[in-house]
Amino acid sequence: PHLQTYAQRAQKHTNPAAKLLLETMERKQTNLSVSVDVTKAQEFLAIIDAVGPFVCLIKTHIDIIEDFDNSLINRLQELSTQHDFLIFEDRKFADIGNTVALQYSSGVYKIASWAHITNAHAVPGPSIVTGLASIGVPLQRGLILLAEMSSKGALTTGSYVEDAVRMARARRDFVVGFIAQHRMEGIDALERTDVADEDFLVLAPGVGLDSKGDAMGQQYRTPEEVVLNCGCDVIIVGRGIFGKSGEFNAESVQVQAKRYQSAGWDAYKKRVSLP
Ligand code: UP6
Repeated sequence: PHLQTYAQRAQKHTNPAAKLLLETMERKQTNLSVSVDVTKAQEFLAIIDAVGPFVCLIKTHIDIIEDFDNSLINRLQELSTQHDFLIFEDRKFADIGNTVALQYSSGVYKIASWAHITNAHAVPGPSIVTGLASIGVPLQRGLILLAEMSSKGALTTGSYVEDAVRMARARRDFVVGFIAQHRMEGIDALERTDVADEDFLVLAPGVGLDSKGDAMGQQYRTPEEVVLNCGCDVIIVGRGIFGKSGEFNAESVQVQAKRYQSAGWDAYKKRVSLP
């Protein structure tokens, strides 16, 4: 799939959330997802309003917002419609099936009611997918599994990655891709039988043009390395676009969003040999 265009992949995809994401990427010519990691509702919404035209996907950590209330979700959904992007709550679920089903559907955030896509660690095994699917499938949601992390010393290596891919292959109606640093198709090549129509999206965090990392183990690669060399589909950029939390400036945020959008899209065009 990494040599096919987003449009070709959108046509064939059977999961509603993945299909919508691929269509949006094609329509807006962007594979950029902005990770809006700020703690004040007002700044959160202002950043989303500023970057909205340039992204296919807004990634949230809803539990870091200090002044959360339901009106924030209404406003987020309005912006999603207005600017034509999907919403990805980066919840990183990691518990038994029954618990994650409750965390996904209930509590303060009711994530399943507004996030088109969410994600989970593979560490609990297939039951985490079963639990989340019980809530997400009826709502036409998609799940991303964390196969590889961007942080220095991450334990997501070797057979762990392979097992995460196996878990995804077992639930292709709901698992639409991976958080990873490269494509996963090669894994388990011998075990593969019915995978000809398989199409997992690879969403890559740890993307930055001006920095190689931070003081807490984050590691950055460029959009070109990630999309062209490693075959990832969506670049996730946080601080590279909005700078430090609390220092919001709409103009500079838009300049950076455009810069990452074109870097990501140029790398994609090279990959699929588009002019
Ligand atoms: N994220 C990573 N690496 C992973 C998984 N998720 O960085 O392996 C998330 C972080 C953060 C964003 O939780 O929200 O992606 C990266 O932000 P940054 O661009 O500001 O480093």
